[in-house]
Amino acid sequence: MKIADVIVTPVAIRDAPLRNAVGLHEPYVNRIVVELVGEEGFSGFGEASFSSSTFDDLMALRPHIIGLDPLNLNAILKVVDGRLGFPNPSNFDPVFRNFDLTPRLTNHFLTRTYGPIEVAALDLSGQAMGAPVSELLGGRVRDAVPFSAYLFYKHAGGGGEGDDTCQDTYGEAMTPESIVAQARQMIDIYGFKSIKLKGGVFPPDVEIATIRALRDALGPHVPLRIDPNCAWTVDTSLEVGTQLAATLEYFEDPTPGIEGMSAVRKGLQERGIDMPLATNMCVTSFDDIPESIARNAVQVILGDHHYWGGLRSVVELGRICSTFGLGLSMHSNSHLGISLMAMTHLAAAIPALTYDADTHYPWLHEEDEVIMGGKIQFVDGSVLVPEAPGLGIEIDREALQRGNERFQRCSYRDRDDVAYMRRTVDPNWEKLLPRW
Ligand code: GKR
Ligand code: MG
Repeated sequence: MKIADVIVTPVAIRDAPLRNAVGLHEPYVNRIVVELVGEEGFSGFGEASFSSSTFDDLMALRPHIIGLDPLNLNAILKVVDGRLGFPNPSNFDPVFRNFDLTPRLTNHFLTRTYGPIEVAALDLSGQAMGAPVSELLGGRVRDAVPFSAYLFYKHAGGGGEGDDTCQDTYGEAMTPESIVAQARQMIDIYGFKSIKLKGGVFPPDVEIATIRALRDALGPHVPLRIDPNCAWTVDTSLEVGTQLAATLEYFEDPTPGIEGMSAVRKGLQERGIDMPLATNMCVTSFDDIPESIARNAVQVILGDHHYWGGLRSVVELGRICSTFGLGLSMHSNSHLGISLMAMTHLAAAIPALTYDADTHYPWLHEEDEVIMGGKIQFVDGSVLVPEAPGLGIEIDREALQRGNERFQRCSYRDRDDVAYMRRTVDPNWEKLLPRW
């Protein structure tokens, strides 16, 4: 089996004005769809976070991937590794730049570029062999993958601009009460059984009140998490952690860095609190694990195949987490159904996945999905693991083309939440991590 062609398509999807620690989501978020065309007429698909440099890297890699065997993932990885050139820190993925993260250099460029290619190669191989991707990853250990609701403080508006503006499904949510309403709405539609709140937006007392309002409204059987993306100092994290100790299933990235997280863990333990700390910000690659273990900084890692080097790497991460007694959860950014299905197959194949996975999927507008049949259905908060070959999805070529036309039309490229916050909410906005 050989890869006959590689097609790289940037698409824009409309995104609601969601707030986070550094600012505001722009009206469009871009993704890159990677298609590997097989000689037998099958096509495999993968999806990456958009950045101009990831797009350029994928385009430059194209001729070197053509002709390779999609089953020989090590050969593909070697080509990607050898061809990336000298990585330039100013080209860090915008998601990392957004939050001032400095991931380990070579690894970052390699993993974010290889990830979508690997997903597409597994999708292609699976189709050719008649096997679902979860089987190629070692076999499913669960038939349905539970996801967590992902709540955001948000301004009114549904995303897009001008004629392309779309309906505001969830409405404004800038108070604890309206976040509870958002949670109820998301639970009604998707059946989620656990909740994550994106914090770092309001002073900590408001966010503590929001978590308490969620607990009062939903009851003690609904696990809750808060993730302020490093908006708090160690002292503030200790204060919030102490106040929410009995309420959170885990406490995600309250403060920057392995050292900071380690200080929060130690301080909470000294107060008799054993709440796990979780991260997708201070441990973002295998190279970060030894120091994190040595300092006892985090107890849960949020894996992400887009940034950890593909699906197989996150399966390996699961084994490492079990070895060190760490929990494993899954991180998400705004994404399409291709990534949701990749996450579903991956989660199905990791015995050690100990928490419901994050997903931004509820924020995706039905018309922007590029999968035949529209958005993927959830059953009781879970996505059923497909038994069909590959990822088990068919791409809607017209929808993909519409996504690409939207990308050509819109002026947004690399994600910049700070700039959009300044432009539309507060011209004097400063990015401060930590802020409180
Ligand atoms: O979409 O604003 C956002 C999130 O804050 C995202 O960028 C983060 O990467 O969801 C992510 C997280 O868990 O940190
Ligand atoms: Mg996070």
